[in-house]
Amino acid sequence: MNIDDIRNRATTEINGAISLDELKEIRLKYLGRKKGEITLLLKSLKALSDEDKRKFGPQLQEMRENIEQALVFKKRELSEEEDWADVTLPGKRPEPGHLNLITQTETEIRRIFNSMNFSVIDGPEMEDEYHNFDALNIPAWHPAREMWDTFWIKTPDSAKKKYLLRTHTSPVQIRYMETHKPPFQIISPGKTFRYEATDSTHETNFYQLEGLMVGKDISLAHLKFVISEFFRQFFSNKNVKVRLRSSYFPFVEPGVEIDIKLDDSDWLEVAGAGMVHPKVFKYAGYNPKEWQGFAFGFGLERLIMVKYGISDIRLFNSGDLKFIKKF
Ligand code: FA5
Repeated sequence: MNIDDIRNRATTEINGAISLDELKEIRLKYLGRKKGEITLLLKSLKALSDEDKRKFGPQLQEMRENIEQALVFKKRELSEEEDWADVTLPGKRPEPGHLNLITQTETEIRRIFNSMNFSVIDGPEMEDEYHNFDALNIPAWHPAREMWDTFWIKTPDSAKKKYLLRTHTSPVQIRYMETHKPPFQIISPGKTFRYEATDSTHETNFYQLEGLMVGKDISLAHLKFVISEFFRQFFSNKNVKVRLRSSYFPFVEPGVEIDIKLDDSDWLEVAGAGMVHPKVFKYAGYNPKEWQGFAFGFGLERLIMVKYGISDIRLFNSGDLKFIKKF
């Protein structure tokens, strides 16, 4: 039994085939279920001694696999050629990638706030303790630190200065005020991180949208107007109701929770907000007697979930193509 001879003969025939029909014939000749040359050889193994079976069995199997593979490759090649040959066949539409729903939404949000004269500002995802907490009136001893479960980052100088993955986008408020003079109005969308258990509405890695407007005689009424106008455009719905509910954040006074209500659905909490705390203005180098301002922080995924009826926030990071392709 010269296995190499058969392998060479079959491979030469396969490589020389010029049509799919010819290839089919070759497959039958060697691997046909009844009369294929290799099939018959494999069947004849039964009659051999145990020693010969051990010797030829694996070699025959290997050859069969080689030939199968050569047939598959050649079939692919010939199929492509035949597709090309028939120019009347409908074309295959390439499947291009597209922007993720979060990016799409961020672009839409930028457009809406730009229309109200807000600028878009960026901030670092890795923050220092001062900007994420202290300058926002949350000193280390403050019980409110517990509101933000934190991923701390070890650095060679951790003993002197502590770094973390920002727990909210509010530090951007401080960074912007440190280098700019009022009046202004900005938004800052970006990634935020929290060391907490996940469920259908909580992620460890999610997006927030910060807003800050500072000027003379700014009040909660301005906040309510800006927010209402944003929702009206974002949900393309003139009847979105907005409610400010008293709440607490150390960097605002008074602090509010923002609830929205779409048509017949229930009230839903979507953001924290309030009037910038005088202490925060002082940290930033502003005179709180001269300037007032409002700030807000939305959870971006939560807004998207309401808009598109998505029930689980974990889908955003799941890599599930069915989910991604829907939007
Ligand atoms: C804050 O983070 C404040 N910085 C918001 C703020 C800004 C208040 C400016 C006042 C002035 P809070 O922890 O509530 O607040 O988070 C704000 C929003 O982020 C929530 O309303 C929610 O929509 C979203 N959010 C919070 N935690 C998560 C989480 N684990 N997963 C997904 N979204 C979250």
